[in-house]
Order: sequence, then C-alpha cells, then structure tokens
Amino acid sequence: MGRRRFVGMAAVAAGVAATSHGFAADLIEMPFENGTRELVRYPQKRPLIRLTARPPQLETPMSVFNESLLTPNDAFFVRYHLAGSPPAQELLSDGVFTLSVAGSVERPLELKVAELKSRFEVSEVVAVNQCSGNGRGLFVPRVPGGQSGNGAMGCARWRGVRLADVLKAAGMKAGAKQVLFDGMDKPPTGTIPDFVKVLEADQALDPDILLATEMNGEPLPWLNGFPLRLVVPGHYGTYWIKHLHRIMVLDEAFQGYWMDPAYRIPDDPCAHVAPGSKPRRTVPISRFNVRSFITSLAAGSVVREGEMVRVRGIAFDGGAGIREVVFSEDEGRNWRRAELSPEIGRFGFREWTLGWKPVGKGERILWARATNRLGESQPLEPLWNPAGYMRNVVEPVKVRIS
Ligand SMILES: Nc1nc2c(c(=O)[nH]1)N[C@H]1C(S)=C(S)[C@@H](COP(=O)(O)O)O[C@H]1N2
Ligand SMILES: [Mo]
Repeated sequence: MGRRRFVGMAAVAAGVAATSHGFAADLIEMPFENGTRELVRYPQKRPLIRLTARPPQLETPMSVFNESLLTPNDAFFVRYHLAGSPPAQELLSDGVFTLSVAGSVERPLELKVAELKSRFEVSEVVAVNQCSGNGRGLFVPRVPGGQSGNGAMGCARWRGVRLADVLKAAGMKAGAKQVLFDGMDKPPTGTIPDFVKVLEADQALDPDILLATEMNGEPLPWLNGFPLRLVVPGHYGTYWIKHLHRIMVLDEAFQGYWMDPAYRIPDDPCAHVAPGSKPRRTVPISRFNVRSFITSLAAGSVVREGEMVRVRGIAFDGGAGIREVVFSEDEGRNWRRAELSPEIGRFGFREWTLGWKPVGKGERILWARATNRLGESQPLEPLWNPAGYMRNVVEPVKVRIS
C-alpha cells in the first residue's frame, strides 16, 4: 500500500502543490463529517478533490479561486450523474459527433461542430458555473447527496454560438413550450433515467445562452463537456448539459426524473423550509442567489498583530451583478465596505479587496457579505432545504492573530 499524506486546508490554501507519487494519494480534510477526500489527477486536470470515482466528481480546492478570477480549465470542477459518464472520447471525435435539432421545428438540423462554428455568429460570455449542491456537505442537519464543500463552482470565458440563432435557423414553431437538451452520456442500465434537462421555450431564446465549444480560449476539456456544452449564464450547472448532442423542441411540458422530483426547490423566495421538514410546493431550481467568499485567508491561517493584511475575495450572483461587499471581523457588529475591482462580466466572479490591520491576539472570525444590484444579499444564518441546494450563508473564516 502506498504512503498517504495529509494536506491540511491551510496548507493547500497556501498553495502547497499536491503531487502524486506512485500509489500514494494526497488527502484533504473537508470541514464536515466524513470529509476526508483524495486529491486525484484526471486527464487534462491537475489534482482535484475527488468526491466519487464513478462517475468522476471533482471539486476545486478553494486556493484556486485566489489565483485568478477565471478558473483555469485544469482546475475546473467536474460533476456527472450517471455511473457510465463521461462518454468515451471516441464518440466525441470530429468524425462521429453531431448535434441534432429536432421536434417542433420547420427544418430539423444535423450539424458537425465545425459546421456550427462556420454557420453561426461566434459569441462569448464570462460566466460562473456552479452546482446546485455546492456546499451541500456544510448543511446542518445533514442532507443526502454529494457532500461537497464550496469548490463545485468556477468562472470561465465561454465561447460558442447562440442557442437562439440555432433555434431560429431550425424554425422553432410558434406553439413550442419547452426545449429539451441531452448529452452523450447514457445510464448504464434501464433503471436510471437518462440525464436530460429542459428550458422554457421563451427562455431558450435568451441571447446570453450559448452552445459553447471553448472555455478560456481552449477547446472544452473532456470532463467539462467536449466538444459542445450548453452555457446558461446565471443559472445552476444542472442546465449546462455537457457533450450536448440532441436538442428537441417540445409542444408539451416535459415529465422526467431530472426535472421532477430532482432539482426542485421550495417555492418560497428564499428556497428554504424548517430543518427536517418537507416543502409543500416546489419549483425547478433556476438562478444563482448571491454568494461571496474570502479567498486570501483560509480556516487556520495565521496573521500578525498590527501588520496590515490585504484581504481578497470573490462574489457573484445570477446576473444582476454585485453592488457591494462588506467585511466584518467581529461577527457582524461592525462592517466595512470592500473595494470592488472592475466587473469582468455581470455573470462572472467579482473581485473585492480590503486592507485589514488585526488588533489583539487570538482567534478571530471573519465574514464577507455581498449584495447585488437588486438589493439581494446573503443570510447570516444558513437556510435549509431537503436537497441541500442554494447554500449562500455568510461563510465564516476562523483565523488566528499572533
Ligand atoms: N451530459 C451531462 N451534462 C451535465 C451533467 C451530467 O451529468 N451529464 N451534470 C450537470 C451538472 S448537475 C452540473 S453542476 C454541471 C457541472 O459542469 P462541469 O462538470 O463542467 O463543472 O454539468 C451539468 N451537465
Ligand atoms: Mo449540479
């Protein structure tokens, strides 16, 4: 058996490179029960926090979000549902892969990726992709589902063609109700439903939605949807279908497991219910709520008394854009406004910084809280729902002043 080495959160946050040596796996400890995870290297990826091997589910170490506003492709998180995912690379090659657009359209289309790129105008958007269950492992009481920390998110510059242009070229019919999206990955047996998602027909014509072929100037990595994925800015990752090969325009509302009962939230402005209870009515999950993170300091970081520290972090929301980030070193008794860096796009991460001079030795809990341009902010107490979706509580970071 290989030697196992523990890499603490603070060490990883400080940028200590995790390397693989033979059978040894570096371990990372997430801040919740049963939170020991291996750091594992996959094709086109640096070592990432592995939640499951079948299918691959990989989380980004929080330190990555301190390196740059755009999350590098090799550090971008990976989420799949079906044990047989991802589809084999042979099925995704130029010669084999096609996108079909069918259903309630005047002119069904069959397109190679190269045709898609030459026939339609190219468009770009900087946008955050975030899993609905980002931070689920931090829910109290615990909820079933992938126990992720807050690394099931990332921000990239996506490039491709507009979904609206493709639907118009196919002649989407007036009575269309929804548009269905299916990726190349298939369930291993007949008992698990295929992973397909729908958008409402009018929403599908939103010019911000892309059929993306590139991410941060490179072809999509295999595990992030090569050669084509849906990008739905401001909306949870569940809609961002990877290896997208089939678009079906529907005249009737779709009934399917991954739309109902899965990926639904309490029909309430804050998408929450009393811990342990069930919502009376649910709706499909849609846009991100407001979140912010301190990225330059991790739990356990040590700072020097009286020495000015530049605290840095990120914030984002569902597309209204961030208006303000405030910072507290005394659990909300006093707040100070952080400086916002220029916006790289209203759907992207927004950088904030602030000078902080620690006074008094000992442990200190730091808070950051963002507000968007609609006046929506983050709760100080976590909001609970049975699926562990949409966590956006102010995340405390406990540091030590020495
Ligand atoms: N084909 C396919 N696309 C998919 C999924 C999947 O299981 N299969 N999972 C979705 C979910 S729930 C998320 S959060 C995002 C994650 O995107 P990423 O793996 O590129 O980070 O992919 C989405 N697209
Ligand atoms: Mo997800």
